[in-house]
Amino acid sequence: MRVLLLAPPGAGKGTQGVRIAEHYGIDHIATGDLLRDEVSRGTELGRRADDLMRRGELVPDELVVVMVLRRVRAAPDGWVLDGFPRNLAQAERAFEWGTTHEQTFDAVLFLDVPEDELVRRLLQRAAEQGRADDDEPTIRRRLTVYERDTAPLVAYYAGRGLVDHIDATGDVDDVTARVLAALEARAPRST
Ligand code: B4P
Repeated sequence: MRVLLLAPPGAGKGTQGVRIAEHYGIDHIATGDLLRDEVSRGTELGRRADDLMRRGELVPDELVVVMVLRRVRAAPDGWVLDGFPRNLAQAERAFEWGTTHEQTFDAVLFLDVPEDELVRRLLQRAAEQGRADDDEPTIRRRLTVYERDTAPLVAYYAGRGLVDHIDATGDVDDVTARVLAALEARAPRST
């Protein structure tokens, strides 16, 4: 199973990504988590990403693409990509790589949540976990960057017949049930 999660900040990509990966026994490749790990280890990539992430801007494509493809190559049984691609240039790099390596997506899930609920969830996470980019001005900036750079990918993948819209409001378990039903309809398990 190869799944791409496309959604604004706060929609539940991380939450549902973990559950999809567990269900199918595949890797959860979350670019935000990988970048935060680089930052905490103080690597060259982390030093370049840190300030951009704190401001809610995207990290340069050439850094992110190399990091993601390294992980994808190491996951031959499948993966759920959470937070990548984030703009058209990244989507085109992913498409080229997938074509060359005969790896296409089984599904692209768009997690649909109204903006006021996104902000509420992220502010709640800020209060609970204190993540560096969860203050309100940065959340607003991340939403603006999402609308400008990432939202157009919904049409990009819909044009390829790959997108399922999931109502991602309400109870986390109910969202997971909707997510798994959509994936099962796309790629039924043989066992
Ligand atoms: P991410 O870590 O991807 O941050 P995010 O978009 O906010 O998603 P996240 O996974 O954290 O939140 P989720 O919706 O699961 O990216 C952070 C930064 O990294 C970016 O701003 C950018 O700088 C950089 N970056 C990442 N990928 C990049 C790329 N490809 N190119 C360039 N730069 C990149 O969950 C949010 C909250 O909602 C959680 O607290 C969760 O508990 C809660 N929640 C989930 N489901 C819920 C539900 N049903 N009900 C109530 N709460 C729920």
